[in-house]
Amino acid sequence: MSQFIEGARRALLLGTVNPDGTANLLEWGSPITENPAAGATEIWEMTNFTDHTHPIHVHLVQFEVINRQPIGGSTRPPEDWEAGHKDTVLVFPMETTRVKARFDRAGLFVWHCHIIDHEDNEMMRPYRIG
Ligand SMILES: [Cu+2]
Repeated sequence: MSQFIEGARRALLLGTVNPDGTANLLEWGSPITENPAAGATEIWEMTNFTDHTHPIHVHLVQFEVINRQPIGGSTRPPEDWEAGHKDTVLVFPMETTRVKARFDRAGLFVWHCHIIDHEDNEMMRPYRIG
């Protein structure tokens, strides 16, 4: 599952990555694109094409930070202070951040940037477990 973050004229948006690596910008009301099975473990790749760091929060799930990879660069391990289970991760500019989550609770939830001005301007997406 590949997500990404891209700047747009109107707002910073979340979305998905097209097969050719380009952006597929999505708004709050766009159809759900993240739909893990209940009980599934998935690695989510979040690529940030903006020049801001975004603290991305995935509701109702705990995850581990696996690694980070600058676009076109090599992976590096999580920061020392990122060990253990988390529900929010810093996604740095021009990098892919990978997290591993077990989606154990079926239902409709959201994932979003935790900067208020961003989440209030469509930098929030629904996702469904099960
Ligand atoms: Cu943000």
